Amino acid sequence: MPDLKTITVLVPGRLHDHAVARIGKTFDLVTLDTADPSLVTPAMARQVRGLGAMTSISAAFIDALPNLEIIANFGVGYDAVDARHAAIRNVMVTNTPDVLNEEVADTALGLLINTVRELPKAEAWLREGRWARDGAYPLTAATLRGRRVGIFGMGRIGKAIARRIEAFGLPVAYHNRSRIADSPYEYHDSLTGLASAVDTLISIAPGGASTEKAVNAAVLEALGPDGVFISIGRGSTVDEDALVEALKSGTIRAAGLDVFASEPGFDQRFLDLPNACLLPHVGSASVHTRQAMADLVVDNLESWFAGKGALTPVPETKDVSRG
Ligand code: A2R
Repeated sequence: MPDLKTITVLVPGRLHDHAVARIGKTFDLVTLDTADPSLVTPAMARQVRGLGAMTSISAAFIDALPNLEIIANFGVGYDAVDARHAAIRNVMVTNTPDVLNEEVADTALGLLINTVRELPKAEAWLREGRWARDGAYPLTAATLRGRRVGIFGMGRIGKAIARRIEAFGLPVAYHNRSRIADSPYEYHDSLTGLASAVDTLISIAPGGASTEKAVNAAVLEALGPDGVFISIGRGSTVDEDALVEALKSGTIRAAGLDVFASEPGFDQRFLDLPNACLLPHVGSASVHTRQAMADLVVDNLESWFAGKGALTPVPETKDVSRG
């Protein structure tokens, strides 16, 4: 086993405390305020061989670190890391798949129920003393009963969501670029086709150019006036102007959003929409699951520098090898 203390791992920006502590214990840890190439000192450029990151990693930042071998990204979504450029530079990129599947799926179902059955508003009714003053909370116009659910992005998390939807007694259909051979769920080769076939659409597709604003005006129109849209993957998959308009005009009934196009900011117009149920990107945000993600970041670094390869390489860099 090589002496990992001789290997310098850089953490640019914020990272989960447990990951930082483990990196500091095992490796030579250096930190930077942000992943800005102009902040890289000559010593860092010489020494840094690994990154543990929860922030955007640009091609320029990768190029500023000529001895970089691996970028261990915190999160299953790695659209903020230029993985294609990393592959060209023979730099491994890892993410944190699977350990968050069930947590995100739980959150997706919670958000769906909150959106359809208005539970946050009903709780506010109780807290504001309106139950005694004004009577029972109004019956919800929407119900889960009789809904047909479409999943945009039937991958690891999508399948965990689908299992839960099935347990609720609702049919599931999906759209991916390619059909899953052994899937029990109905496949649609276009997102608009899926939206036309269902009244409840859950986006758990990854970010990036191929899904940019994929949930657009035509998709929302196809979802229809009883339509419910749930966004739990990446905000970039949604045309937010079209969504605001669809919620305002009644093109769809309601939306539940955990992710936004420009986090931690978000389009303030959503706040004025009573049919939008809003969360601050908490899909995987439990102590338990974030710790598991932090562990997988560091496990990847340790495995790589022990010469055993990356545990969870992203597809773009699966062929990258040391040296
Ligand atoms: O398209 P396929 O056959 O590669 O299926 C993937 C699908 N997908 C897409 N579907 C339609 N159009 C696209 N342009 C497109 N790009 C990808 O999304 C696959 O079934 C699914 C992603 O699944 P996984 O790679 O297993 O990701 P996981 O772990 O379920 O996480 C999904 C996303 C992350 O990327 C984060 O952004 C977020 O959840 O937390």
